[in-house]
Amino acid sequence: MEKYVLITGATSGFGRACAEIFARSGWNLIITGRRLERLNLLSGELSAFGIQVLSLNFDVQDAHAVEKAIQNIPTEIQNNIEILINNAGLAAGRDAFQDGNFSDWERMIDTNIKGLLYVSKPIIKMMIANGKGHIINISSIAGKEVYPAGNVYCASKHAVDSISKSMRMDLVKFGIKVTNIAPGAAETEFSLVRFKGDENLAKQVYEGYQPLSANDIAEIVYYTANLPKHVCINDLVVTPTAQASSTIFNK
Ligand code: NDP
Ligand code: 8X3
Repeated sequence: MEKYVLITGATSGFGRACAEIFARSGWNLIITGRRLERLNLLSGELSAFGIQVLSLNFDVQDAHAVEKAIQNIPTEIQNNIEILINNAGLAAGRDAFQDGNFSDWERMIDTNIKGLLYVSKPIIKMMIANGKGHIINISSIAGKEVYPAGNVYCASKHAVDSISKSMRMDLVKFGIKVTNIAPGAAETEFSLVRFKGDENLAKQVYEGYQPLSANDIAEIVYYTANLPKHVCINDLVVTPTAQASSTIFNK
């Protein structure tokens, strides 16, 4: 099987779980992330499934680095990229708007919105040339509603939600699918990153109920990616059973 799936942010959480599930099923992989050591380790682990793994080490915020890395993908692989999972992303801080800081806001906008755009454009061009493709954007429940002190993170995920809708309109004539997945609370490194390494604050997010796991989301991503050619899941909100909205939990 020649087909490749490109996963941004494969060094942790959803991205890593997606990489494993696709590898187990025989898909070749292009995995990306900033943490080179983790990428290398993961690449070795995934190769054990007998698949091809190409690691690309770049920061999605850096347009030039993204362009260079994607241009350097060997042509025979470019011709076989069937799925792009736009997963790399983060929240930085959880401050009321009036207390927020520009560097957190810029990091979220540059990663969650601009990074997704930088990766998507060249890959979509390849998919159009290949005559097929599927973009899976990892948005969030924060892209469907807002919550106190969620301000810029919520805005960035609302942008992903809108970009998914408009990509679908622009790409329908090429037979390219676009799926927007909006998870609720999932226990990954997400909260540790959001709270800048504060393990206690991160742990509190998942206390008193069973959150989603990275694997729960990976299985859903895999399901959406393996439907018949004429079937496309456009938009999916997935929460733990104990979560009814961004702020309402059964704890
Ligand atoms: P993790 O922190 O576990 O994983 C985030 C991944 O994104 C890492 O692999 C990280 O890799 C990568 N990443 C972050 N910033 C950059 C960057 N600038 N350039 C390249 N890669 C980057 O979190 P999750 O798995 O939970 O998050 C994945 C996605 O899911 C994010 O978009 C997040 O917003 C979204 N999400 C998460 C939810 C949750 O509750 N966990 C719920 C809803 C959506 P590295 O650090 O090596 O670069
Ligand atoms: C992550 C989920 O509710 O913390 O996107 O914003 S939430």
